[in-house]
Amino acid sequence: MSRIVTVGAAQLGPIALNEPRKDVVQRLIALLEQGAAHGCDLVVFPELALTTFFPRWYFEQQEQVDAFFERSMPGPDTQALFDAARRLKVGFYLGYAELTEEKGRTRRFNTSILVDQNAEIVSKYRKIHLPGHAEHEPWRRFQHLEKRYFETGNLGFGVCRAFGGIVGMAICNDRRWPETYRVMGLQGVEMILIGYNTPVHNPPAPEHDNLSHFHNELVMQAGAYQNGTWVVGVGKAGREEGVDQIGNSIIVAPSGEIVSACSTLSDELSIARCDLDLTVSYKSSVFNFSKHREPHAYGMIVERKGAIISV
Ligand code: CDT
Repeated sequence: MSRIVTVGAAQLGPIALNEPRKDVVQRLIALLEQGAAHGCDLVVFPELALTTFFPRWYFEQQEQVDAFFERSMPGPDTQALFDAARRLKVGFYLGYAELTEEKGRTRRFNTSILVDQNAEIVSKYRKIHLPGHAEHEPWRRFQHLEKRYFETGNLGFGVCRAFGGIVGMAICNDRRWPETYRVMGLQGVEMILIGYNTPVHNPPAPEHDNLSHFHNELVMQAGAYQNGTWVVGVGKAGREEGVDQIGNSIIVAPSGEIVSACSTLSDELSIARCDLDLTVSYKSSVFNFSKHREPHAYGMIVERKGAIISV
């Protein structure tokens, strides 16, 4: 018997700085409706999908930053998306900026949620690998201030049972780190959902700019294959406030092959029928972890943060 989940990678074109949340939500609903019309069970949106990618600016006032954050989910602007999901019977992954009060302290995270076909939130993830910098660096053509505006996620890389399988989440830069996939792989993950905002140009290493698509595909294809899991990667695309975003949204099978891909730099839905049972032959042969892994030799991965050269 096969376990098919029909998934839509819902890429977004640029979101303008002054674009109202309600308008963005209408774009998301249009993609959800397309997904429903094509039989999708689940639609995956990018990281920080409700606003422009605001960490590209240095803001002096905290209230300017906080204007990009959601204080409840669903909230006044996002309720319509949840209503649409319930009406259409399509679940979704959504990335957004989360502002929450915990033990009297205001905390800010780069967050994603997984919402089921009854519009219930079934899982939450808070981004762990925050790229960029914490201080204003005016030499850059644009900033990447995630380390200033967000705290490191405190929920780990969990998985949950949803859509008939075992599903995990990650956000953007997480996808470049093998640990992200392996921690979920060790919990039997069958599908990993990843939203991103990746500029073509990386100010500290412009020599890599022409490889941005290659690296995007490389990391997700490797993560899928090495853990015998589906990976759905969905980006922001096109020129957003003068910055080119790669888009390059893809659905990767447990073989490591790309089975579906967006081809524009706009709002676009790319769909694949993902058989979760395709994970089995990888998880039970070459990547049968309990048979072939050698954890006694991997201690340094958790004991050491940076490389230390001692030879
Ligand atoms: N949003 C985010 O995490 N973006 C980073 C940019 C790093 S530049 C190579 C990313 O890993 O895509």
